Amino acid sequence: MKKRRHGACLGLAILLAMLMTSQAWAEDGYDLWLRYQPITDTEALETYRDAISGVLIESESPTLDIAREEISRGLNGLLGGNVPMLSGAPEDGALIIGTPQGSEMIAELDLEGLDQINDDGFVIHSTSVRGEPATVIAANTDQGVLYGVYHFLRLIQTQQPIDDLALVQSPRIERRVLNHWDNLDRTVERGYAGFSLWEWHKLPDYLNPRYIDYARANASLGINGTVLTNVNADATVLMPRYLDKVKALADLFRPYGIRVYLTARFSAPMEIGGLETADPLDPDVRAWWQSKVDEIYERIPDFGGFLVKANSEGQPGPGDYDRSHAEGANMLADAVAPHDGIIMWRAFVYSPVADDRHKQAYDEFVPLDGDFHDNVLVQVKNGPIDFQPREPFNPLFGAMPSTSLMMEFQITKEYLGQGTHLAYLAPLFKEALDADTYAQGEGSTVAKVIDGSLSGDTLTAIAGVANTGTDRNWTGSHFNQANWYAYGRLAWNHDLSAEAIADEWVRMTYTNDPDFVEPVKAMMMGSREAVVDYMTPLGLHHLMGESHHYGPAPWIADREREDWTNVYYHRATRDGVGFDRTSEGTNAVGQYAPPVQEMFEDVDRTPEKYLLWFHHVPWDHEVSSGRTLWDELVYRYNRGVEYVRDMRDTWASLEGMIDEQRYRDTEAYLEIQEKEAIWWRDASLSYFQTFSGQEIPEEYELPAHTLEYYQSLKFPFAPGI
Ligand code: BDP
Repeated sequence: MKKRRHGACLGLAILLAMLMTSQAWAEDGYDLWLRYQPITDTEALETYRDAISGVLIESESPTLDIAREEISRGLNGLLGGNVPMLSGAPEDGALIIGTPQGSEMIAELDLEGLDQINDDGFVIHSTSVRGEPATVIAANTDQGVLYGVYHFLRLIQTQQPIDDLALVQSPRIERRVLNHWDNLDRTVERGYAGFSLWEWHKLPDYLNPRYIDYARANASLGINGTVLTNVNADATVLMPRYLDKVKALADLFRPYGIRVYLTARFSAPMEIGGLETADPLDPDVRAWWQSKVDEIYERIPDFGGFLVKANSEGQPGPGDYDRSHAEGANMLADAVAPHDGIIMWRAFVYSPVADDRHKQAYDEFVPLDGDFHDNVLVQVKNGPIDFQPREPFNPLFGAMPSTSLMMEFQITKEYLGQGTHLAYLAPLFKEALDADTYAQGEGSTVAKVIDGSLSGDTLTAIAGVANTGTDRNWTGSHFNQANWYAYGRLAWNHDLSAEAIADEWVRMTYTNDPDFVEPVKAMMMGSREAVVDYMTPLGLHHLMGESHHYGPAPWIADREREDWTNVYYHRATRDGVGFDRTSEGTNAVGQYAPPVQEMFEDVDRTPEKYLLWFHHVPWDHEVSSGRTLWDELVYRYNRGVEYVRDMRDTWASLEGMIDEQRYRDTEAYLEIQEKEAIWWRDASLSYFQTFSGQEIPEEYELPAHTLEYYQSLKFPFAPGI
């Protein structure tokens, strides 16, 4: 096979320049996983340079122009320049990109797999075009082409072979959405990365270039929707002046395949419409929403629809008029239906009257199964309480076969160390997606519920509560970027393993050097479990500080609502600890399909990670390690702290392998994490000790302070509220 050869001198000069600068790059994390830094492994570099002689994209469109720009930027960065854009006949080693409709060359090929992929899918084949060896990235839409381009770049970024490709990919879930809990004043609820990216005051006239980088990052993962505003919604965003601003963002994001959605405040007809009611069955209310929706679509023809938090934590909703969630959702669904819009109606509801908050969403929503209109998705958090470090899967999954259910994950780590702690969330996401609901027999995983394969749903979606903000590195900490990345990759393909995703991310974000990749991956893989250990081991949950949710506070009691206390969740007494959710207790286990129910009902069969979620267990109960429950708690709290210490050691051993700034930032954050892990351990054990009445075994460190000290700590300015 004929291969193009670069002038030896030029190649040498480039290599030399790269070697000289490789340690000197100043990096601050802004470029995320799209750094496209020159490949430093000379052999790999030569192989790629030989394989790609230039890029041929035959047609133009806003999306293809982005594909062209990105592939050129990516390849020129990675391969150290000199990757020409070709036109006319293909040459040996050309990378040919497009759709059969836009490219005669691609149409001629009759490529395998094109008939199997959906609108967002793509194929990448090593083949020959008009007699010349070539690589082809093709799709049925320009959007699919763009996704293929990002995938191809990822292969090179992670140093995969590209000489024998036969890839056929389609996303499993149709709507892959970020939920921004961003307020119009630019504060971000549960945001730990600065202010909101949306500069409402300057929109629509000033378009911060950062919007484009946001869109690139999402498109590179296949994220195709963004809800711009907080679920605790402000009706102001629905006013014409704001809709013009929303339109400006929608216009920017469109060619990246990203649709814009908004949150709808249920009482908007009263607040900005001058009506006396927001009753979903009132004709004036319905007419108001219809004309509001028409007004939006006039500006934004591909507007995605609304996300709604109703009758939850004080938000208005149909319940204020004795109407059901279905009646509320359907009213909005009818308004957006003529424009092909959708409604994402949240199932995150709980009120002080329920005997067990775990049960409430199920109790309210399951009776409505079948009542929601076709363009409604019920958006369900992964667990039944609230994004805790660990929860069993939400029993709604599998329990509403006639309703489209979508997943809501939280990427921002409100309950997992917020801005600073290193906690890689892919294992948490996978645990939820892979959980078996047994709804239709064994193998009825949560993933199959939300990707529609279990009940044939055609409208499918997944949401992640975003962790982005104005911080230079976007997500507050460099390692928080991995959670945005992992969410996007799993939204595209939930079969990917957490480890494979970590591998990609580390290589793209830092380096392909295995001496760095392997230890960092290992560190990431156990990091979420470590948080569980030092915050809420063995199924404990909801022990965090009040309102800001920062730090430990298992002692919170006596609030106006029992379910806003922490003692409600752990139920520690002299006899034992844990929430009895078996048939003898609140019978939350009854909400799961029989095989799951039977497992959770039985203290000996309940996986230990959920032990105290479902059972109230005596302090001297023997667990599988042979330790008593108390000793096991002490052991696990300490194991969590030790893991963080190990992460610090690992990180210290990697000094000099990556750029200085990102190295130092993480070094400092790990130090914070160790301090806070110790704090969680010591405060929690000091508190639970008042019930167990037992000592901390000798081999462990003792708390440095008294329980009163931990209880006296206040954090009035903790971020994220
Ligand atoms: C809780 C957050 C709160 C959100 C709520 C929700 O603390 O800020 O508004 O979830 O999801 O976890 O609506």
